[in-house]
Amino acid sequence: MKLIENWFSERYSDNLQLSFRVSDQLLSIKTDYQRIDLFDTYDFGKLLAIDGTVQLTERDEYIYHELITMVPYHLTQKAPESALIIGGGDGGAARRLLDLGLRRIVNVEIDDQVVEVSKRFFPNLSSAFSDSRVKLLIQDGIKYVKNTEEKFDLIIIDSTDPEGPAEGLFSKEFYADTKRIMNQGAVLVSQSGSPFYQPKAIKLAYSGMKEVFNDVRVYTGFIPTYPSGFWSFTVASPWTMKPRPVSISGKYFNAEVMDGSFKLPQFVKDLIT
Ligand code: AG3
Repeated sequence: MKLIENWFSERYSDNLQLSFRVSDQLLSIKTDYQRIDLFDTYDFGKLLAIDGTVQLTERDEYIYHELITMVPYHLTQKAPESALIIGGGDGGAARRLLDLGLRRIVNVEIDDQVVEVSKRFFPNLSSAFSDSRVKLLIQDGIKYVKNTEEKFDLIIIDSTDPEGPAEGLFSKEFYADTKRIMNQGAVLVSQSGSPFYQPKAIKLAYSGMKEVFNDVRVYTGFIPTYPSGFWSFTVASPWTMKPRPVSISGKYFNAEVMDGSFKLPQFVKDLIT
């Protein structure tokens, strides 16, 4: 995190950063796992940063959260009833899954401070945690997946970048463990970074999943506050994924996005072949 005068900047490379002019710094804490900063920005409302990287802003969180929930929601064999979220301590993914009608959600977040911060500053997202359909567990998602007896229709990896605490969430050993806890027709999705600035993230996710699952695909979307604004997600399943008809739309997601977000530019295809 770097605050020069009243700007917060996320660095993309040694030579480039995106800066948000901020009206206030609402919080800055060092937890057992990471540093958490909360800013009030002029253009994007409240902004949550972890280790200097933008996690969400009030103004564009809907894009990321719709993409990471609504796309895989339509790829399971039957409408999913249960989901596991790893990370996602802000509650944004759980919130969307509740709105989609899921009946049972287990959300495993390693850092309770992310949850606390969200409860204070993003009540619309963290409200998911007071819904009786959501079970919030503060523990290591990797261990949870290894040890749990529960199975799920949908597994969502809503992690930070693959450095620091989230690194293990991009490993093939972890993906292999998730396969064990999938119901028939289940799907796993992981955010997999900016294809332009973080080619390593998408390669890691894709190649790791390829070793474990039958069907692995990448889709992308436009998230203005993340590096390059062009973001990827990788979905996988032990079964062949056949999109179910889309009859809903969000503020970003619709039937065309369900189809079009899987159409990849050549440089992205080249990363995963
Ligand atoms: N988790 C994914 C954020 C990755 C952003 N990376 C970056 N800015 N370098 C978002 C959490 C929202 N629930």
